This record gives sequence, structure tokens and C-alpha cells, in this order.
Amino acid sequence: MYLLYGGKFTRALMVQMVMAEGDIEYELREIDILSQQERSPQYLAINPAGFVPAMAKPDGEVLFETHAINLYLVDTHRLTQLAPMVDEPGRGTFLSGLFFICDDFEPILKRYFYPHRFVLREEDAAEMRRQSLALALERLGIIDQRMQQQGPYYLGERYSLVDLAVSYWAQDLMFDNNLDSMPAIVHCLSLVRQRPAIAELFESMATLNDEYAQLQAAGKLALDTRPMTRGS
Ligand SMILES: N[C@@H](CCC(=O)N[C@@H](CS)C(=O)NCC(=O)O)C(=O)O
Repeated sequence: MYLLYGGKFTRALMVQMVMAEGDIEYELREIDILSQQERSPQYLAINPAGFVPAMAKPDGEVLFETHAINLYLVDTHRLTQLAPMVDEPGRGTFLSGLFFICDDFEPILKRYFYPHRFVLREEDAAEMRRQSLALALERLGIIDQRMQQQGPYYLGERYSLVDLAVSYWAQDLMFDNNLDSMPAIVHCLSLVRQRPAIAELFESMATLNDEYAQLQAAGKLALDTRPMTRGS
């Protein structure tokens, strides 16, 4: 069985969604990012990058990077409902969309979630956070434009991992009217949230987001100010 290292407030939920869509069995090993468990020597031995998620395959090989894990699961289990396979039309466009999210969009969000890692002076962190959110929304707008022209999904009529990831982040960023100018993404999210296999996981995400916001408002998110140094 697969062993998934994930837990509350982490994008491991995206992997859980793929597991649910593919009806794949796995065991969830909780890593508490609020107590910085992803930096413990035990976890660093599993994923030296110190990020969640990671996934151990039944043969012991450990995979990390959310979208690499998801793509691995899709290809290995031939989850054709989640992506065009390598020999199908649309595979290239699908890969472009997926890599745009993990290579362009998500690193910007990292600066939003952990601004202090990217500034020299503490007092610049708030502005880094503000600018990063604006930039991330601008990048999301590029996907929205595409979906407005040929939606409702990134590949038109065909749902894929790209929509799952876009919807995950749309749900996460759906506060302060951030998505008001992105009707196609809001529509895509509404479709994805209704998928029977993952509806419950999206529900749980909404609850977790509220909990996260409350912790943040109460200043209880240690992860907001910690340095990048590993193993400290
Ligand atoms: N590129 C990585 C990023 C993973 C990531 O940043 N995960 C967050 C939780 S959602 C994390 O581990 N944060 C701890 C940190 O940045 O120190 C992936 O896609 O798996």
C-alpha cells in the first residue's frame, strides 16, 4: 500500500484527491507543519527537501513534489479520467498547464505564504506578501482567460489534474473577492467540487481554511516567521 505523508493545511490533500478519484488505497501519515514536524530528522530522512507531501511506494521508493506524485499515480494506474495518456491528443497541452501551475504559479504562492524567506528586512515581509498574492492572482487570470475561451476545463470539455490543482488553489484563495474577475475559474471550481469522489475532501478543505484563518488572526501560525534553514 502507498504511504502518504501529509496532513492538515498541506497540499497533500491534492494527492488524496487523486487517490480518491482513482480509488487507490493508501495510509496517511500525519505531519504537523504547525509544529514544524517536516523539519524533524525523521521526516528529513524521508524527504530531504523538508516539504509535505511525500509518498512511499509499496516497494519503498519515496516520491516527493505534489504534481510528480500525482502524475506518477495517474500514469501508473492509467487514470484516464484525470489526464490524457502519453499517446493521446492533448497530453502536451495538459503538461503545459500542469507545469505552469507547479513551476510558475506555486513558487509565487510560496512567497505569499512565507514572505520572510524572500526579504532582507523583516519590515518588507508584508509588502512581499501583498505583491506575491497580486502576482499569483494575475497568473491565475491567465488560466481563467483560457477557460473563458475554451472551457469549462483547462482542456476544454475534458477534466484533468490541471483543473484539480487550479480548483484546489482557487478554493484556497477564495477570500476578499480575489476571484471576482475570474468567472471561468469559479465555474470550474464549482464543477470540480461536485465530483463525487472528491466532494467531501473539498468540504474538509473549506473547514480547514477557516481554522487556518482563525489561527492566523490569533497570531498562532509559527510558520509565518520561521527561517528557511533546515534541521534547525
Ligand atoms: N514544491 C513542493 C512544495 C510543497 C510545500 O511547500 N508544502 C508545504 C505544505 S503545503 C510545506 O511543506 N511547507 C513547509 C515549508 O515550506 O517549510 C510540492 O509541490 O510538493
